[in-house]
Amino acid sequence: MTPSTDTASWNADDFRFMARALRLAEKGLYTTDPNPRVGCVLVHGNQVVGEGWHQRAGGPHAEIVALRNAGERAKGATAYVTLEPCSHHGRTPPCAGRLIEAGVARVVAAMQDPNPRVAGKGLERLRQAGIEVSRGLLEKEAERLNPGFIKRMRSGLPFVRSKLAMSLDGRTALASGESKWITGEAARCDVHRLRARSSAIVTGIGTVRADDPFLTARLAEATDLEQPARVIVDSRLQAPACARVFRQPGRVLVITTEADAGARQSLTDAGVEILEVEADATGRPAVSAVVRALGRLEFNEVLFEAGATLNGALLAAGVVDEWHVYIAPCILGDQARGLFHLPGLTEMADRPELAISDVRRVGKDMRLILRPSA
Ligand code: AOF
Ligand code: ZN
Repeated sequence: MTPSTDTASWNADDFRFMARALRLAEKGLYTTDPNPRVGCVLVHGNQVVGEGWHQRAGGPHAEIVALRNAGERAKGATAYVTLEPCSHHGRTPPCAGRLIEAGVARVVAAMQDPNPRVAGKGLERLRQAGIEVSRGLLEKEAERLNPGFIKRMRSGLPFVRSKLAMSLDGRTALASGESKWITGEAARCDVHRLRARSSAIVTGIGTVRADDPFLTARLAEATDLEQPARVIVDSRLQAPACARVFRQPGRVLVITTEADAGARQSLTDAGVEILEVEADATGRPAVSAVVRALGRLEFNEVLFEAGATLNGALLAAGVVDEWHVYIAPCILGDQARGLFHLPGLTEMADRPELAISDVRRVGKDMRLILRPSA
């Protein structure tokens, strides 16, 4: 079923055109949810005759946009696609059939579609129609476009990031709870990009009460973005209905262990969706259950922006794929608050360890990206 990877057959032009398809796919970074970001380039006689990218779920797939763009010139062309063309009827008809009808001679796919409804069947169908097919060109780069879609298709779970901002001495807030503006403008802008590409931004009731955040994505460079859903983890439904998170456009959810209908009413009246999940030993929503619930909602990438309690639980449960830590070169002192509440940690041997995957300077601050250590 799975066609082989044949690296030997790719030349410099193949790499160049696939790189272009990847750049096109990236244009859908903030808009394709819950679908993947996909780009397609059609080339005939070394000339680009059509190109396209997937913009919105329900809209045409990248291949269809490129075929429309190419018209008759698609006949005999090579299609470079960042994801295997689909073979199923979803919100739109199968692209593999459309590529065959258009008379495309060769298809190069960067990666197989992890969607079980496709999973190799698209390439197989093309191959059976006599089209020359290869897969695996710039595969790692293609995978990087869609970490959430890929993880959700394979496991039902979203790709989870948690963003933290701390002082040089590892503190997030003064003992009073005051925490605003530790990091500078460039770091905040970076976070808005992270928010914008996420399906949901998740925080805890403590942060809602302390900071009354908006949790919206505000990006000058992307005016057409879908606002990510805002999700509040609130065990006992203490969030006031007048909180700012509830009053922004877009979807808002509260995840709770509280079943009391009366307690729910003022939130549902304010248009908030309520999800009940199982409790952990402390009586709070179990973070693994929270993450599973976010996957069921078809969220691909979720971003936690939470305080020490929720981050401690996330760390202990091992459910975070990427920690984004911003370090501001200021000092808050040893009376200030730390990043993680980890009451059970008493032995050095039990300390959680992470692996650094990226370090860079963002404006006046530094950013670390960390992953679970293998
Ligand atoms: C996309 N864009 O460019 C490609 C996709 O519900 P549908 O019809 O939009 O189908 C979505 C599925 O189609 C998606 O999960 C993925 O498996 C496949 N390919 N999807 O949204 C595209 N090529
Ligand atoms: Zn398709």
